[in-house]
Amino acid sequence: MPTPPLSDEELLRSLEVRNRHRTLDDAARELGITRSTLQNRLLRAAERGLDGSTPVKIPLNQKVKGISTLTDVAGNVILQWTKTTTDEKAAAVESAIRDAFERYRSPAILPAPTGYTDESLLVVYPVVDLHLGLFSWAKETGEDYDLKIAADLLRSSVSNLVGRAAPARTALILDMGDYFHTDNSKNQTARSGNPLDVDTRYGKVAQVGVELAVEVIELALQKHERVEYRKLPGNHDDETSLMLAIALAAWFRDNPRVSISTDPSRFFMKQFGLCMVAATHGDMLKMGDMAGYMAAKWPREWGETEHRYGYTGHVHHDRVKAGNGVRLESFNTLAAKDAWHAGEGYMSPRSMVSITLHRDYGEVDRLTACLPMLKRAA
Ligand SMILES: [Mn+2]
Repeated sequence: MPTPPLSDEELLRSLEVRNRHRTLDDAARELGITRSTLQNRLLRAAERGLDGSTPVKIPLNQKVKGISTLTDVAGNVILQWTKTTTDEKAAAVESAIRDAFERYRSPAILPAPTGYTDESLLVVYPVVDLHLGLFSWAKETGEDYDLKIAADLLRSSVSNLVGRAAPARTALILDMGDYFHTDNSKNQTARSGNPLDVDTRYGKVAQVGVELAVEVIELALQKHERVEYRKLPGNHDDETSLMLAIALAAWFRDNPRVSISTDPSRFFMKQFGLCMVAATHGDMLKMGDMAGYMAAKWPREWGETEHRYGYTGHVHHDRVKAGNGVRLESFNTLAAKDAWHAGEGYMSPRSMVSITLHRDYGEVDRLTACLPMLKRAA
């Protein structure tokens, strides 16, 4: 139980006794308290201005350490200094408040782009195997990679691509899986239990991941009138994927320009005019089986379209395979390799692309943000 603060009366009595004695010790003895308790009471009295002095305004993060008084021979106060020191507790509270507000983002809805947007175009931004929370040590793997580096890379890639992309009315941000490196604090792959090289705690990665996805969507909103977002699960983030989508759906629920899919399945499909875009992470259904799957699963859209695309991630490098009525491809990633993959000798350029589809003509342009370019701009 904290002791209640002393009343003004009690402090005034301490002052009065102090003034009748030559020394602090004598005054303390009469009051039946210790010398330091008396000193403390005199400080409190000075703070409240009870000693006749003007109360000194003490800044929030400071506390009174002592008072020096200069008196004349008659005992009149000529000058008084209030000495303060940093109040660690108050300073900690102040910095916690600052931190909390630093994370605060305005819920204001971004204004729609004022320029012309083309409803015959769709820009797809595939976010492929970012592996947020992967730790890679340059001495071991050739490239440093951690939570901050990964977040900075995605942010700068998306901002670069959005800046250069065609002014399509609709943007599709398609997360192809393994956005997160780990799915929990066990730091192992779910299926094989292989140990994972991780940077920092799962909870922190999850928090950064949500905020980063919000930023990516807001970047796209600067150019495109509508943004659709889909998070596909990968083999590193089976469970966390859906939680991310649910968090984003809550975040943007009042924004009519954003639509977040909370579909928990491992497959994505969107028809856009004569285009059909399907996607899956690629760890379970292999690229080679995708054409048949698309025709069997979505026969109506298959029949109504002429330009069909099957996108996959997982392998961290780009491949294209056209045939059976679909252009299938996998993508490079922005992520560095972990120690195991570096040891296996995997090499591939690191980049992110945006793809523009025309509702009648299919893919009409593609832009690349590659690592050397991003590093130079940073
Ligand atoms: Mn994967």
